[in-house]
Amino acid sequence: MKNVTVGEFIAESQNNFPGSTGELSKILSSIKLASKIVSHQINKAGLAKEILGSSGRENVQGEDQQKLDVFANDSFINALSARGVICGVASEENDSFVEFNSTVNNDAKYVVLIDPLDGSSNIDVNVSVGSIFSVYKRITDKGSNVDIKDFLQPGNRQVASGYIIYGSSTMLVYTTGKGVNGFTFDPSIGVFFLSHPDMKTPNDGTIYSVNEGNLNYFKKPVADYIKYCQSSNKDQMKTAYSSRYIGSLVADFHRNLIKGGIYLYPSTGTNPNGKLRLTYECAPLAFLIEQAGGRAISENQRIMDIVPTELHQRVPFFVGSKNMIDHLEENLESESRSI
Ligand code: AHM
Ligand code: MG
Repeated sequence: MKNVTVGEFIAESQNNFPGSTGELSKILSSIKLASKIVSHQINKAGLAKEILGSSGRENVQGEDQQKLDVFANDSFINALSARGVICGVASEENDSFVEFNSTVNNDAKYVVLIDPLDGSSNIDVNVSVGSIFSVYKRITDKGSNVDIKDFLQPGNRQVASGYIIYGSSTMLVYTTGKGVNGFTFDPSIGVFFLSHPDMKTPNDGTIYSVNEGNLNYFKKPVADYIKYCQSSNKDQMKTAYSSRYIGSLVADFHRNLIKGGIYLYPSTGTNPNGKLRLTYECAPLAFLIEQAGGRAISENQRIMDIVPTELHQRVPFFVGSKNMIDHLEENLESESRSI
């Protein structure tokens, strides 16, 4: 098979969009560059002690910022601003969106939302982490100042989304709404090659991923579904599902995408809206899973249809294989009918 690089793939895909100006291609290429820089730094983490651990600062959500959170945030924002193809970026690590002020950036038609380093508390123990991104067309006019409403769009308006997983190898997985493709990084030559063309997730799976330490706080339909995952039934030829939870969203999502499974972050006692953020964690992964044939819902709605009201808004998040989400959704709906 011909070795296709991500650069070649992006250029070829652009031809499928007549009249394309190449701006989206440049955004993807900036993300590719930043991910190489971040990947390189993460791979050194055990050796270079000065990049491990806390930065001593907290983000707007009161979470401890790791030094690598700050490094990854700067790397993505710098790479994205340098090419003049977006007018602003919103990030998990910044209280508000960042506006790029140059004339060329003001004239750009896209905004990007990122979680620059998801699961960063796992870095100190050498466990996979990831970056997540989402691209929208701005609502405000080109040439004007970018506004919060450009960032608070429902996921169904995404132009592209994807993630980078820094695992046993580094991979970039993304969609522009025409299927999902995965690229694996060859560090010896610094290039991503197409390794997983047209990714599809199985309709059924036997993996459930959830922080079971919170089980006592889950609402009944979710707790019942987890009991179902754990149960076996000879007559229905069902054996118990396997529990797999890394605690790194991108890594849990990536495994389930390939093998089939369900990931759940429901509301809990301490987090009534769950923990995960709608705009730069849930919506981009929802776009990807739908493009791969799966589903993503909150307690009573498709994730892609939720209109965000705040940048760092949290939502209960359930994502994965179609039939598994259908089953959970039946539980949720029958509970709400009985109230
Ligand atoms: P982060 O964005 O601050 O890194 O937090 C998000 C992470 C996800 O990667 C992961 O799925 C989740 O938090 C784990 O939460 P918990 O430790 O409550 O299970
Ligand atoms: Mg995160």
